[in-house]
Amino acid sequence: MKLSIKALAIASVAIGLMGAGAHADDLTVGLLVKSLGNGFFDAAHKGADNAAKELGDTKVIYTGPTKATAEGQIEIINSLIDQKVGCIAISANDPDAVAPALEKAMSRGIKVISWDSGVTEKARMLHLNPSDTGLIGETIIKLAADYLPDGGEVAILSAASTAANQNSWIDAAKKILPEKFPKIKLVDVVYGDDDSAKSTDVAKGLLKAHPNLKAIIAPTTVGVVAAAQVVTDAGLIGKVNVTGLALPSEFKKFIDNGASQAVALWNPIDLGYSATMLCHDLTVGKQEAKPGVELSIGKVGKIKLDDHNAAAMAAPFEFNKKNIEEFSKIY
Ligand code: RAM
Repeated sequence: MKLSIKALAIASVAIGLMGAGAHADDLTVGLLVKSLGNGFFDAAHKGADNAAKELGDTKVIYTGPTKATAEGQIEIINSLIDQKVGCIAISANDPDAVAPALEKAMSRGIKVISWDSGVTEKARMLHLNPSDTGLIGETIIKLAADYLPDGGEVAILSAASTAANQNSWIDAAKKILPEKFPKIKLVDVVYGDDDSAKSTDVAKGLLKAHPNLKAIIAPTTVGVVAAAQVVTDAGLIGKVNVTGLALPSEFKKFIDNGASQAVALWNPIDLGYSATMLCHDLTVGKQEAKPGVELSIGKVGKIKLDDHNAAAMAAPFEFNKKNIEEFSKIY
């Protein structure tokens, strides 16, 4: 078979691109989570493995520190750089502290995206939000307000004080409160660091400091379980409603026992799947992250990047007595 000069030139350009991009036969995605042992991230891991299976050429390294700290994540980023992964997909404990390590990764040709909890814009190529930030902020307040027709005091139990995702939701919630929920009074915001023991302590502290508290809003799957257990153990079911963002599989018992009326979340399996798909496509050069572009994410669909190369997935979904049983079997 004789190849024309033109065909040979095209073939060599293609080989060249492949070399400069990634080893499409052994592409590794480092899925770096806030901390290990968190059911939310275990579900995202499942989604990442599903994506890898579908792609065929991709390997997932699921990793994270034992405690949700930036220091732990920085160490892991450096180790992923040494391992020469193709892409790092991070849910960060601190948007700024991890940035230099991520920038170093990018300078070595590693693609970097953030998902769930973002990092400063220059330290990643795109950010994948689970849902619209304003909508999440409004949802977490509405979940409490729906069961407080006369209004009253509520407090927020968050994750790490440096977590960009929770902080943006809390900011959005504070913004919407006076206008849409004038009878709801936010009296405190405390941080449990996505650690069960610490979240339990701060939940107890809230009950002590605010005897008229009507609801604890925990926009973290770890904090919400701890708060509901504290309210249950304190015999305050019916007096203090616990709500926020919860994994149905972990939280069903607190809807069943009445410590909570309703919670919300999005599909964490889809989130991990989407982060992995995007990482893969950036690494092999199949898709590019640029403001305004629409990116496809396999069977999950499409997202559109905004001016900051960020995009949001689906609206939060509410779980209550009627549907939590069904969803508790999925995530
Ligand atoms: C915890 C983590 C995670 C957040 C969920 C809702 O598992 O803080 O980042 O998205 O809660």
